[in-house]
Amino acid sequence: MLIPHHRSCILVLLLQLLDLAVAHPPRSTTKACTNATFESLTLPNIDVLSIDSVVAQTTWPSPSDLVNAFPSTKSGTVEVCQLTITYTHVGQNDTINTWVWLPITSWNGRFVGMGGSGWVTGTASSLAQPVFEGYSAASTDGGHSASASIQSWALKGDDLNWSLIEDFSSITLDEASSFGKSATRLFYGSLPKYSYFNGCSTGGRQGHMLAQRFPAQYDGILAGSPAINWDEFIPAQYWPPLLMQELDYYPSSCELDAITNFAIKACDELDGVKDGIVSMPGLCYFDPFTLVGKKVRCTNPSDTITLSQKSAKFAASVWAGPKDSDGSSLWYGLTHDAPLTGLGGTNCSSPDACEPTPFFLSTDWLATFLSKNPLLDLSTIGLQEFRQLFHNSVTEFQSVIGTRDSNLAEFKKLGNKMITWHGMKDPYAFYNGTVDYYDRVRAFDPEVGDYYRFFSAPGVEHCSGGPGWFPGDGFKALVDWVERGKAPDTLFALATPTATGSADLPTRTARLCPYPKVLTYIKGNPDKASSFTCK
Ligand SMILES: *[C@@H]1O[C@H](CO)[C@@H](O)[C@H](O)[C@H]1NC(C)=O
Ligand SMILES: *[C@@H]1O[C@H](CO)[C@@H](O)[C@H](O)[C@H]1NC(C)=O
Ligand SMILES: *[C@@H]1O[C@H](CO)[C@@H](O)[C@H](O)[C@H]1NC(C)=O
Ligand SMILES: *[C@@H]1O[C@H](CO)[C@@H](O)[C@H](O)[C@H]1NC(C)=O
Ligand SMILES: *[C@@H]1O[C@H](CO)[C@@H](O)[C@H](O)[C@H]1NC(C)=O
Ligand SMILES: [Ca+2]
Repeated sequence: MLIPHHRSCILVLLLQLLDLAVAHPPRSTTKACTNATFESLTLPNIDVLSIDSVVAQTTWPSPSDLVNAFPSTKSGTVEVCQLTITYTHVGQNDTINTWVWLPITSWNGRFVGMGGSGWVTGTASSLAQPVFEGYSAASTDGGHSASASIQSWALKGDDLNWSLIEDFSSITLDEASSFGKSATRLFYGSLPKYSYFNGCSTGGRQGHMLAQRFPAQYDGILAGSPAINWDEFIPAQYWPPLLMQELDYYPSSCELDAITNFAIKACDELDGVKDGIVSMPGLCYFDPFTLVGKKVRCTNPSDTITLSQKSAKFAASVWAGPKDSDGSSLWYGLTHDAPLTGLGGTNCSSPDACEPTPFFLSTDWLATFLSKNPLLDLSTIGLQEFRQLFHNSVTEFQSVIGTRDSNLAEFKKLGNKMITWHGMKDPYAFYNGTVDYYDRVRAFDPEVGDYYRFFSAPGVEHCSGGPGWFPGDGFKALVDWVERGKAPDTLFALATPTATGSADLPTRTARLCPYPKVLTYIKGNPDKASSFTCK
């Protein structure tokens, strides 16, 4: 999902000092960056429409390009061979643009595929950081432009354009990987010694899709805050605005933030440290009905609000997650410390005149994908229709984009490795969805830790942000695992110190624990990693 990057996280990335030179890079004889060098590029069942290569001076990317958090150690300008491969799947009339960037000097012998966010399959600009670090790199538009409206590609009249949906969900990820590696070989004279995938959110889903369906493509996959279980969690994102409508309750963000802050206050110390972070969400049973009658002072719009039965009902239901008509759970709720304003956002002209501003992925999904009507007025959808759409989502889309296959046997057999992490304060992609998936993989294969590890990041929001520990070293840990056989027992992470404000440098350290272990405070300075252990 497209969430603005947190300043401190960029600092975190800058602080990471990497030592990623392959000891003996493949002997390379770099070819000319011309169309002719790449003219043999093709894949089964596709028609290459054009191949365009240009030499470009690439400057260090702007922070807005850092969604995928590729660790950066360098800045300045590098000379890059930039390739755009435009192709179509025979008989489908789709048009896919795939970008491969090849550093002209100092290739480190490695290749990386870069993931996207939200509806964006990938971007060319995300390749700037990897080429700075010496990687050859690829990404793809997946058959639709990043700025295209959903209905312009997902629908064809009243029907879904399944070719383009499959392109986005899975197919083009495999192809971009193959093209990237082949172009690398044509340019440097040898295939990459190691191939990696790096993505967060939709990129995290893509990493899991590759491990599940194209397990041979990557030696290592870093898949942060993964948007897996898509067919379930995306409709579940509409639960908060639906509740507002059912309760006729449209709170301001100030009111919602107040509820979240009360919950954090109540549960903060259950993990042994008062630091504004709820590290053990399983211990938090905060009852929002204890808040009824409490007054909250708000500005913009300015008012004193009294928390009501409806406030409590709303919070309790968002934390519990959507329910089916028999009361059974459809999906997880948000953790208590996740901002309620992400999925439960409103726009207020005065304190009692607020409109819901539902999250774009959920409204696109319900209207365009499930109802095939982008103009559908979602305020006409009630509980019963919502439940029906939820079920339709699972039946129609689970096999296409669910990305929830727990059988990673082939990935394991090939010796490949995957690291995922998820912020426990995530306001968009329910943290417990990743717990759910990892539990299912563990049930399928108790040896999962040999090739796939999941690290919980307390207090971190979606891919970045929040007061918690951000694992900026994830990619380095993955490389160490793949190339040196050094499995990550913990994941080094940084947060802002407890005693100071969020504007400070993130110098608070922790070693995040592989699930099901939990980061547990022992004693001493809570800003120091040594004061915690994994239990
Ligand atoms: C390379 O191919 C592209 C796409 O066909 C074309 O636009 C471009 O002019 C070609 N470059 C050269 C130097 O011929
Ligand atoms: C194929 O795609 C092109 C370009 O997007 C479009 O102009 C044309 O109408 C399409 N043809 C069919 C049969 O859909
Ligand atoms: C899907 O979209 C492509 C690109 O716009 C179009 O050419 C093609 O005809 C569509 N396919 C179907 C089956 O609607
Ligand atoms: C969410 O996952 C955590 C494990 O990290 C667990 O303690 C908690 O009970 C789960 N919550 C739900 C609602 O499943
Ligand atoms: C909030 O509502 C106002 C007035 O209706 C509108 O002009 C504005 O665009 C809305 N802002 C958002 C973020 O929806
Ligand atoms: Ca705490």
